[in-house]
Amino acid sequence: MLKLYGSIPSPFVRRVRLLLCNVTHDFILADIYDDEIRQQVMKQNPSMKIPMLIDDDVVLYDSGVIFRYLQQKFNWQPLSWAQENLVTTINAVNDSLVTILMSSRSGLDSSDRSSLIFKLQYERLDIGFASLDSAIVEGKFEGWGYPEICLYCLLDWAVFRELYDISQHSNLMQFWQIHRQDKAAEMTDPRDE
Ligand SMILES: N[C@@H](CCC(=O)N[C@@H](CS)C(=O)NCC(=O)O)C(=O)O
Repeated sequence: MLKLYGSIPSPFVRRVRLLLCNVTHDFILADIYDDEIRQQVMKQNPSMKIPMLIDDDVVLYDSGVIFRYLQQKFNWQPLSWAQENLVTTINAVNDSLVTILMSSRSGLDSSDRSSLIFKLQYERLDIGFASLDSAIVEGKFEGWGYPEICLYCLLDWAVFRELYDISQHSNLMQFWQIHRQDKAAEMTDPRDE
């Protein structure tokens, strides 16, 4: 049986939960910021990040690697190079929002755009979100495959954590409003934790 380790709020873990919504698996709650969990579970995972997937003797970490493993195991459609770039953009934007959140939680003034670290993150958010918004208009996010799942998890997490005002991008806003009504999205909603 597949075993997925992760927390409910993590947008990266949620991607894998959505991928596995029709696949029998165990979901094991693992708060990566809990000292005991860090010592036990992460003995197998030197990246010290969730999600982590275990399939018998195979241990995998990083949502993108987990997707590729599941794609091969279940013979799902592989991503095109254009889709790989969309997912890379989503990952970069998501990582920037994590940096901003962690900085705020560490007592830093993450709204200070004059400091290099935050200037870089806000620049990436502006460019990245605008490019994802255009990609929707160009029909690059249709259906419900891995790129759409990653985009939805990013947008819903940004809204949930109040990290970015997605309403400035009408196509992203519409995409989020449509998919938040999906059954699988509702069942993995971090607000119900
Ligand atoms: N590239 C990784 C990113 C995963 C990630 O950043 N996970 C966060 C939780 S949302 C984490 O485990 N953070 C722990 C840390 O940074 O120490 C992936 O796609 O799985």
